[in-house]
Amino acid sequence: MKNSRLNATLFFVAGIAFLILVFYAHFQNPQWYLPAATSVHGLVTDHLFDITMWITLPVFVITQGLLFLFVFLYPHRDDKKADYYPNNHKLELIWTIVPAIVLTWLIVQGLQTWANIKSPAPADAEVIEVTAEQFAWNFRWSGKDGKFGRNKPELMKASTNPIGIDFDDSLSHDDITSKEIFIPVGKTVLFNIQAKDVIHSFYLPHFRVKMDAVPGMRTNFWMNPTMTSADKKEDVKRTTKGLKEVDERLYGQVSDETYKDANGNVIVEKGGIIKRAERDQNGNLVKSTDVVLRLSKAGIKKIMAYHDFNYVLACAELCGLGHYKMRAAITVVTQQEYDKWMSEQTPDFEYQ
Ligand SMILES: [Cu+2]
Repeated sequence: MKNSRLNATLFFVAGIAFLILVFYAHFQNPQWYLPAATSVHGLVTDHLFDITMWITLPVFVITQGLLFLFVFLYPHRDDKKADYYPNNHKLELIWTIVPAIVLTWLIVQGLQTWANIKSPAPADAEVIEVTAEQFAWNFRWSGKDGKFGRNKPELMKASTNPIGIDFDDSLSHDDITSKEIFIPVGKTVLFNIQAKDVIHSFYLPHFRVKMDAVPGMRTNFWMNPTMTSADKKEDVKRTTKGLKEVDERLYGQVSDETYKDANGNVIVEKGGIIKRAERDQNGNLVKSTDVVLRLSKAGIKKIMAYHDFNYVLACAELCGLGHYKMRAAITVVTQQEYDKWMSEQTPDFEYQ
C-alpha cells in the first residue's frame, strides 16, 4: 500500500516533469527547428505543419496529462477493488469516429498540397540538372539553346567530365556546369536530379526542398525562391545585431566594427567572420589566431556583432564516409545578376 502510493506520486511527478521539459526544450532552442521558409510552397507546407501541430498538441497534453493524473489518483488500495467496466459503445464510437475524421482531413490536406507541389513545372521554369556522387554535387544548365546535351556513363571522368557529357552531341556545346547553384529570385526553378553511385538526397532546408537522388532514375522538384541571398543576409543582420559578450557563442558571427589590440594590430575587421584558432601545417592549433581569445586578451568585453547567413544544400542521405562533405553553396540573386553570371560562364565544351 505504502509503496504504491509512493510509486503513484513518483510516476505523476516524472510525467509532469517530462511534459514541462518537452515544452521548455522546444521554446529554449528555436535554432534546432527548421529555418524560416523562403519559397512559395515552403510557406504552404509550414502552414500545414502548424495546423497539424495545433490539432495534435492539445490532444497529446490532455491524454498524457490524464494518464499520469489517473495513476496518481487511483493507486492500488488493499481495501478497494477496481470496478470492472468492459465497454461503452457510445464512448468507443466517439473516440474512433472523431479522430478518424480529423486524421482523414489532415491527410487529404497533405495529399492535396503534395499534389500541387509535385505537379508539372511551368514551361518557363529555369531548369538545373543535379548529379550527385560520392561525395560531391554537380550542376548543369542548358545554356542559350535551352536544351541539355546527352550524358553517357562511359564518358565520366572524375576530374574533367564528372557527369559524362557527350560532346559529340551539339546540344551540349553551350551547356554550363558548376559546383555551386545560382538561381534567380521570384522565378520557378526545376531541379532534375540523378545520382552516379548510391542514393543521395538533395536537401535545401530554407526552401523546403528534399528529394532523393537515385542511381538509374530521374527525380525532380521545382520551387520559387522568394528572397535573394543578399536580402536575407541583411534581414538576419538586422534581427541579430547587438552588443555581445566576448565568448564562444561569437564563433561564426560577423563583427560590425574593426577591433584592435593595444599595439594597434587588427584582431578582426568590420564585416569579418569571428574565427576559431586556425591550424598550422602540422595540424596544431595556433591559439594566437583565435579571434575570441585575442579579443579577451586585449581586454575587450563586448563587441558589436551579428549572425552570418547563407543558404545551404546538404546531402540528407547517409551515403558513405564522406557524407559530411556533401554540402554546396546556393545563392539566390536578382534576374539581372543571374543573367550576368550566366554570360560570364564558359561552356565545358570549350575546354575539350
Ligand atoms: Cu550524399
